[in-house]
Amino acid sequence: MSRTPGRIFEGNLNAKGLRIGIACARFNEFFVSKLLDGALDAFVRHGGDLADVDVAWVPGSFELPFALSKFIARGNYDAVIALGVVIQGATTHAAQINSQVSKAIGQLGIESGVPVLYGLLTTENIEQAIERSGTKAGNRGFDVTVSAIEMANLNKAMKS
Ligand code: RBF
Repeated sequence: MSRTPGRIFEGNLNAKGLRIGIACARFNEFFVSKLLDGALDAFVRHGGDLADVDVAWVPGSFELPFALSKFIARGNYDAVIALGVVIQGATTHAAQINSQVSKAIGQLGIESGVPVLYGLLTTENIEQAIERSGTKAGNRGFDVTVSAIEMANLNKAMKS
């Protein structure tokens, strides 16, 4: 027996007319700028206008939730994205930053009503960061921006 659901909500990948805010961590800027390049490329190639993207730089990934919440408070973004690169070192800093930041970003996504996208690389070493910021494993900034476009359009679809 086939079952027919009620409405099915989906977000399309058309960025035309969307406004997004991107928070970028300056720590490991060498990689974060590549993620930002990927994000802007994805937005434009999906029909978005570069002038509709605002970018805020913060010192490190720990500060990303602050910038995201400031973007959300401005009230004019269809989605916000966090970009950062946390590379494991000799101490436990990476684990601490990662758990705090992912929790805070997740919380904003639930509470704000604005789609919040997680675009952090949390890698064991520099090689893994290279692979994910525009080489053999793609560009996480590009991928997360496609997801941001989908979520922004899903959010619009679910309001009507
Ligand atoms: N920020 C990052 O975005 N990525 C890192 O890999 C990173 N490593 C850090 C390692 C240490 C030991 C410290 C103290 C900070 C590090 N930060 C890193 C910066 C952190 O996110 C934040 O900007 C600062 O701790 C100031 O609050």
